[in-house]
Amino acid sequence: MLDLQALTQAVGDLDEPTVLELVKNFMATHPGGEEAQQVVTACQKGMGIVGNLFEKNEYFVGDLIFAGEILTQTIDLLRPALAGAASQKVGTIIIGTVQGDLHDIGKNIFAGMAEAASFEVVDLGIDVKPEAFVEKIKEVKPQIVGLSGVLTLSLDSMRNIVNELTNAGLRERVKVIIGGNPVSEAACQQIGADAFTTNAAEGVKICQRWVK
Ligand code: B12
Repeated sequence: MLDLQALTQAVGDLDEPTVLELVKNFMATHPGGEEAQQVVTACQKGMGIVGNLFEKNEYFVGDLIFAGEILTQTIDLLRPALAGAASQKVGTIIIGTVQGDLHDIGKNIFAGMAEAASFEVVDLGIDVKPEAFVEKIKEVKPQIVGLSGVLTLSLDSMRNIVNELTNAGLRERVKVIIGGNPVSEAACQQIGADAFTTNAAEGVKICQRWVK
């Protein structure tokens, strides 16, 4: 197993060569999905360091972009380990990053893991308006709707989306899970979602329980 603390620090330091070398060496050991998920969590902590340094004005928007690129490459390397054996679809999830929010790294990780767990995933992308969710739910009839957002303001968008689902008479037909850094038990209740998580692997487990 690779040194997870060293990986977290390397992500926080934006040390791209070290991050990629650590992850390539890790993948050469043919790791299992659980181990790969621990590596994702270590990277997520590293992104937390990046965010803190951004708040302290030690990093700038260009550094956030670079951090995003490093993490995207890392997830691409990890994908074979995160993916499970292909099997029959167990359910459908519509997912999107909510209106006003352009962050998609966490959404993409969750979408990838859900696909690996044999869910059909319909990804609406970023900055997704409530109407777009409503239209796609009518068309695809998923069991689950996943809302992703990293900005604090995204919690308002999530609430708007759940309200629109209620207005369209769709709320009782789907389970709603919210994910991303600012979600919490309190936010989940205010938004009217069924579950929340800041961990993609846990999110997949919740969805699996719902379709059993
Ligand atoms: C990378 C980054 C960017 C990149 C995003 C690139 C991309 N393609 O996503 C770019 C440069 C575009 C960016 C832009 C901005 N950013 Co930014 N960004 C970040 C940073 C450093 C990392 C985010 C990230 O990818 N984290 C890692 C992922 C893996 O974590 P995650 O998203 O939480 O996802 C995990 C779980 O939550 C879960 N999950 C996520 N979604 C879902 C959904 C479901 C359904 C489920 C089940 C689970 C799940 O699974 C994932 C894996 O476990 C954060 C700092 C931080 N601590 O998060 C700031 C941060 C989010 N950004 C911030 C800001 C301020 C901005 C800008 C306003 C900066 C600016 N001045 O322009 C813009 C906003 C643009 C917009 N309208 O969205 C602030 C937000 C402050 C706030 N409280 O609202 C943060 C917190 C930095 C900070 N500390 O100030 N950013």
